[in-house]
Amino acid sequence: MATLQETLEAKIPQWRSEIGALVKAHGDDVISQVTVKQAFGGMRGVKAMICDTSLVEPDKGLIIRGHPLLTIKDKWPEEIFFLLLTGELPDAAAKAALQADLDKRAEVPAYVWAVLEAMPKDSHPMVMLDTAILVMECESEFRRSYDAGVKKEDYWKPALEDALKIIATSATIAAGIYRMRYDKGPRIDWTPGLDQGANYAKMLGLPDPKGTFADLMRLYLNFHSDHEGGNVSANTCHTVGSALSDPYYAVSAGLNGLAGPLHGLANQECLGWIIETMEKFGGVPSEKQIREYAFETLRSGKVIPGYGHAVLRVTDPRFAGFNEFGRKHMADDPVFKTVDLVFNVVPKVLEEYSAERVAAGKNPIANCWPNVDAGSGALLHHYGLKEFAYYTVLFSVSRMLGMLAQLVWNRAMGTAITRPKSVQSSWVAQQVGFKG
Ligand code: CMX
Repeated sequence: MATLQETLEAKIPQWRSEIGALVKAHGDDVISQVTVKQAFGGMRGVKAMICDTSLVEPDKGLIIRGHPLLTIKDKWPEEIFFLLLTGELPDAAAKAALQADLDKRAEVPAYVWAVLEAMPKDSHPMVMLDTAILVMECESEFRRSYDAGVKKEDYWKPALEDALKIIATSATIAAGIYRMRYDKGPRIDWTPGLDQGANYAKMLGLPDPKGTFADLMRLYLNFHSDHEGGNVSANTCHTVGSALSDPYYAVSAGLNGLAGPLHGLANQECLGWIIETMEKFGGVPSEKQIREYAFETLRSGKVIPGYGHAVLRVTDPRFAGFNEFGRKHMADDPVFKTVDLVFNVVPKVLEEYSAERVAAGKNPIANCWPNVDAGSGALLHHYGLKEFAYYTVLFSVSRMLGMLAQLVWNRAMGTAITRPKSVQSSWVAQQVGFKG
């Protein structure tokens, strides 16, 4: 099978011509409408952007290029990146070529470490990761090529070069941040020939006698790799990239969105909530105690982290996949047990609370089931990765795969600069005949 670059070289003209023909034939047909509620409500459900890398079905969860996530969960993250970009899983030769290509690019420039070392000791690890990606902007082939006058139809090539450099270095940078930020000793180098998951596990430096932490990291990187185009991080990366800011700027912007507590930071908050519950009740709580604490949390105006989703309306299959891993490898771990008990109790609590909200004239909670973040922290905790503030960095290393695949695809398709029309609230009132 051809390499990643050769596969894209062959497919991109075909995709361009199919999309060009579609837009030419049906450019003025309507595919979505916008209600007042959507305009004021985060554009939820408005179909106004294209993302071919993955699809989130409300009742099925993440599907990557036609493959339901759980059917490809044990692949290498590098294979998932190939799939996201090209629509095909690589064969052994293409996988080995991509691996060798990433190995060649794996060196992190020395100035990145110098910048990280100069940052305040208590910087949030997400700020450190984001700073490292942004400071590497001077490596950008996209910017160099753009300045040299590269043709629009070739934008994707230097964008892919940048994407590969970011992917080849992200786990090393992230692991280096962990060891620096939490005083874990000297950095551990990237090992050529190992996949990104195994490498990341090794570079974090946590004990892994049976190799199952490496399995978890592979699972973790695959599960968080992509989630359509409209989520905050992907959408932000896309918007910034649409201005032809290079991938370093665009990914760094996306990471800033991922750092929000309603998005990627939720996984830091999830385990925090589980541990709080355990501390309050002196160990693994009973279902009755969980119910009590869940209501206490909600009534104090907080969300229960790890539950609910903007699109999904069932238990997130990523949660199910992590839970299966936990049952296999750490069934007796008290933190994992608590997560499992919370899963028995919280959906029902949220349903009841949602009914109370509706009775009080508020929005219902659209999805009372766990999302990806509800269980992942307990698994990391089991392997000794107990620094909650670091968890979003893991999410980021993974989500960069999806953000970058989308970015390269958009440069290949020549997607225009993002510029929706905003309107004033007075215009909306006038438009719908609202008199107040
Ligand atoms: N606990 C308490 N209230 C919740 C809730 C939860 N877990 N999930 C939703 N709600 C509330 C919302 O805050 C919203 O309240 P207001 O109308 O008063 O603002 C109401 O229910 C309706 O929200 P929704 O339509 O069900 O969900 P949204 O699309 O607005 O929000 C999400 C989705 C994920 C932000 C929300 O479910 C939430 O805050 N969950 C907890 C945080 C979390 O786990 N985030 C991680 C999501 C995965 C990711 O993107 O990384």
